[in-house]
Amino acid sequence: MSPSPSKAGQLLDRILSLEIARVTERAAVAAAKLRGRGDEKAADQAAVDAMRREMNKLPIEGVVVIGEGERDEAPMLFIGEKVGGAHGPKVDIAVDPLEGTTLCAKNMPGAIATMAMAEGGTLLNAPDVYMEKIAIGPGFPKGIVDLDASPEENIRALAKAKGVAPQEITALILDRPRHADLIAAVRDAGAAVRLITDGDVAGVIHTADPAVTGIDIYLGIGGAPEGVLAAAALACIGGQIQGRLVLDTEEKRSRAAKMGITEPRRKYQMEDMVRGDCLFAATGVTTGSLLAGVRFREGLIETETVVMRSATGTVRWIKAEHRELSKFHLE
Ligand code: VTB
Repeated sequence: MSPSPSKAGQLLDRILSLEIARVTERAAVAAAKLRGRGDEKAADQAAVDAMRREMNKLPIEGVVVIGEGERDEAPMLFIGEKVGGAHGPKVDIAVDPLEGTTLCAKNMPGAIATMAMAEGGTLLNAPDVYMEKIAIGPGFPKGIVDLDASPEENIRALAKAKGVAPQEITALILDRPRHADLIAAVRDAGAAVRLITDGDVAGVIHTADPAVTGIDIYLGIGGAPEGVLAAAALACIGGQIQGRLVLDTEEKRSRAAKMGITEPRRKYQMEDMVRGDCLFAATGVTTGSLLAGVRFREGLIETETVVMRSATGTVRWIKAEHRELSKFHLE
């Protein structure tokens, strides 16, 4: 008996949840070969090439909606590029083959290779601009924090909902001069701040498990592509994220308009950024608090990957030992 279309879809979805790990593993290993070389571009390019090669083996009709750049720049994995071996479900793809290029180039903690896959037409097509973001983990009433509330209001509301004093709350923020006022306001509200130099996809994911990570809320301005990837992760594991594109020039507004964004100041909820079922995967490049980095051993490469699936909320941690090293094309 042949499976019904929905069952077939689910089956494929389950198969893809392993296949997606292969894609981020390949990208992570390629980038890891160039850890600590001070060459961000080379590490990023290696991750892009490896990710693209592997993605084109997937049984999907994919289109990159969050990618390495816009079509006229003609990079690989550009926005609008078709990927996959065709003859499969139509899916939207978001990639950040090396999230934290600087972390990788400096061999600092927290670089990852990451991507998300969702039903065709369901991921926000965001240009590569900044995005204001706020995110918290699961278990809170919807809307208790809001992009349009002040940092003080958000910290107080979150503390109240958690049943703790603001002093028990820790906010994660990218360490940038643009965040000086935000950091001061969060501290004035009584909360602690943890600063990161890069890597806010993992940063947002940290809010999902405050008991382990010590992070209750993510605040600040980072990349829009990273915002959509983080929204995909939270759509799987629960939590809330809001984002607003920073379209502060005519040029950016017109780029966004070409992608169908007609309301430049729109506040996106998680459900606006990821409107259907999705898969999210990340593999560690350098060891960080989310994932262990790639380890090169004699005749063996070890990777650690997390794969999340929104349909079921399942989170898989995949520690892999790779023995057939030719698949990494490292020579
Ligand atoms: C942001 C953040 C990323 O780069 O995009 C940041 O979302 C870029 O911000 O996680 P700056 O222009 O201030 O550097 C990352 O940190 C990854 O590189």
